[in-house]
Amino acid sequence: MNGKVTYEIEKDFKQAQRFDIDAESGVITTRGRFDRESSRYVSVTVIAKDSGIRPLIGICSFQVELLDENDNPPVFERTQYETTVRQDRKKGPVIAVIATDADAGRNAEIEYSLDPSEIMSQKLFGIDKDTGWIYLKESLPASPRQ
Ligand SMILES: [Ca+2]
Ligand SMILES: [Ca+2]
Repeated sequence: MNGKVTYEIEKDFKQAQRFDIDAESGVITTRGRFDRESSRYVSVTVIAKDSGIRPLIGICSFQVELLDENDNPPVFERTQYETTVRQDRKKGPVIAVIATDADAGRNAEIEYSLDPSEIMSQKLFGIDKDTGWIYLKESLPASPRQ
């Protein structure tokens, strides 16, 4: 009967409680949810033990890379940006707004746009969808001389 093998997860690893293993089949299942943004890799060590009177063990470790889920929205560096524009300002860049996203790959790609309900600012300003630079679309009309 020395050939019968049982499996267990090495308990000393802090991530051990995140997995279950079937003692007979060795099939590993996950417990609960994982968050890629808190740790991208999770490692587990499995011990296989034979049924000898003095059991012999084998150890293997593996690392799991967590794939990303889009669970973080973009966040602006500031909640409010303020700048001034001179009344004789020519068209061109005014201010850059920057947002970041904690996810990975496409889930972290950001496209900027102006709120379409703000008609007045849509008329005067545009935004570069990739860089977040807000620019004046046209030079401001010269103020009438008194
Ligand atoms: Ca994520
Ligand atoms: Ca995201």
